[in-house]
Amino acid sequence: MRIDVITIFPEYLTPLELSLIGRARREGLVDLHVHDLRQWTHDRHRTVDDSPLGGGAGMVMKPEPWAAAFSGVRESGQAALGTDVEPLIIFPNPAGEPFAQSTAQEWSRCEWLVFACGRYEGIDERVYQHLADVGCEVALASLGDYVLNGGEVAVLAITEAVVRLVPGVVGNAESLIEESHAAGLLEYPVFTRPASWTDPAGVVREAPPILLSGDHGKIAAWRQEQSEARTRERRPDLLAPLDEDAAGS
Ligand code: 6GU
Repeated sequence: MRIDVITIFPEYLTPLELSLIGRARREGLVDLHVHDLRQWTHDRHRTVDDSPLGGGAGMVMKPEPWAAAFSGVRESGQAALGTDVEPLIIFPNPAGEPFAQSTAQEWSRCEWLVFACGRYEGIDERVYQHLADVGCEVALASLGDYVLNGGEVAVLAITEAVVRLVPGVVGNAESLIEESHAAGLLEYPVFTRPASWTDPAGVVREAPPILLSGDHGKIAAWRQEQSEARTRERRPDLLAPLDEDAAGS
């Protein structure tokens, strides 16, 4: 998989050199490139924004650097992947569609993703119109109902969720299979040794005895119950669609 990120804060993406994604890059499973949008400006101040037409607070990102950036990134990506390959261009945006595990699954099967980090006042709308006109595949994705200053943190989150699903990136593929079986439910509680632990307040805390029973069928059933109970308690919204299915509506 190839990933390009276009941003005015390339340093914001340095965590992508660490941990699981860093290793995936070094092993050649992911070819990730971060680009400074300002390289596609031509004025002395390397200007990427201007005040909104019609007035109002904040600044809006100018269309010219973005159009030049997409064209430049497309050219270098196609030099590496082949001229028949087109990227999916993703705009992290609080006004986008909610990014979910299902989105991560879908995008993990893409050959090429391009992330375009705007500041939250936004990018001139004509950039989207232009991309649609030239037949680009475009997605707006939101992490949730709150506002970040820019798309960079969202790219960190989305990239991690997507890249860990690329075959070979997560060493223990079993954990991914377990995750997909539990899809739509919250994780069950987990325990490790010691089975009996005296906490700093002197309270002896036992792990659930069933986990020491060696009965894998019972353990799986217990975990399933725990997942369902947690989901009912913390995220009943996740169960609502299932309830409707069960009711046949
Ligand atoms: Cl994807 N971008 C920004 N700027 N803010 C957000 C977001 C994305 N998701 C939630 N808030």
